[in-house]
Amino acid sequence: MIALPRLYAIADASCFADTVALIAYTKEVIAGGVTLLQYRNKVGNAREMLEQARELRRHAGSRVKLIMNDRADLCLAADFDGVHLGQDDLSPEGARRVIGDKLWLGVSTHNPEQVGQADTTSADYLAIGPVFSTTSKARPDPVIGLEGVRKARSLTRKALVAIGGITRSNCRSVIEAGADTVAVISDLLLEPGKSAEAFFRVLR
Ligand code: TZP
Ligand code: MG
Repeated sequence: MIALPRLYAIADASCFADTVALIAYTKEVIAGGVTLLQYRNKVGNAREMLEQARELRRHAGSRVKLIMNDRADLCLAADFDGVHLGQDDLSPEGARRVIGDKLWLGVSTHNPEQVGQADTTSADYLAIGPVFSTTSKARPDPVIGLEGVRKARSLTRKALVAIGGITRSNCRSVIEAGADTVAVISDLLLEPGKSAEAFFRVLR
């Protein structure tokens, strides 16, 4: 069982004008206490992704866990610490054949059936959501609410990451519903360092 920090920052490349802005954000959230960061890029090609990911690795330092969204190959190529898979990506066992046993593996789930299924895999953590409505994901699954988080908690003993529409204002309720960690895109963008600090204050 892995121990996750309370806050999981997700840097979505489409939220930044260029790599410089992405790195600036990264440095700020890390200064605000973030130690777990996912790189998500749904539009770039593999070469662009690898370039950005390597820059991230260079600036994040070795104490910060970096997780690659979707791509097990780029996780290895960029010297990341793990990969995060959706329901349409490689299976967890398929990804394990690429990344091995030691790196972290996360799996997105959106309903009780998927939680139950993912619980039987070698995933280190499960993500559940969207908890609240979100504008950060194209074609999001139906909102599951706090009730969905409680249900997921009852179905797995793996580390549970809640995602979707989570803010400094509602994050406490999500942890109280049984999540170990909240994953956040939007509510870290405006003032990354200050927001991260505020999340940690609320979730202490
Ligand atoms: N998966 C489910 S909701 C979501 C993802 C990637 C987006 C979360 O972004 P935000 O801005 O924190 O709602
Ligand atoms: Mg994916």
